[in-house]
Amino acid sequence: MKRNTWITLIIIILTVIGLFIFLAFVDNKTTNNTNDQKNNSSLSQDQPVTTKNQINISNLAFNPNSLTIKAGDTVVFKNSDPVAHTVTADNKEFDMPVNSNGSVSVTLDETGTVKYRCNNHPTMTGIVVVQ
Ligand SMILES: [Cu+2]
Repeated sequence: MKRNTWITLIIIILTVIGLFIFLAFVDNKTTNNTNDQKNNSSLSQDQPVTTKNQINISNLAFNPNSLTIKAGDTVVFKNSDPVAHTVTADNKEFDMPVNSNGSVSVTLDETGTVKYRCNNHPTMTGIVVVQ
């Protein structure tokens, strides 16, 4: 073979090897991105769970008025009203004042229905069902 033919052949071989390395690199990068997306989506799935057990207090009412949780879950009461309220269990299990724009939380470990009210406003009542 002529010298030019050898050089051309070597260039082709090097190009093919380079292409394989490039493709392997791109493929690896794509796989990593997919893993990142999986991790992100599992994170975003976890996040709503932590804010799920929230009861908003607004317009002199607990919203939702009835909430079902699992034993051991924490319920957060957020007061969006311009006045102070209390979150007081009928069975005296908890009695928490909650200021305007403040929040309080309680962890309920025992299954059953917990009735609660606001001491300042007799019409404000709600229940938490612990399963
Ligand atoms: Cu109140």
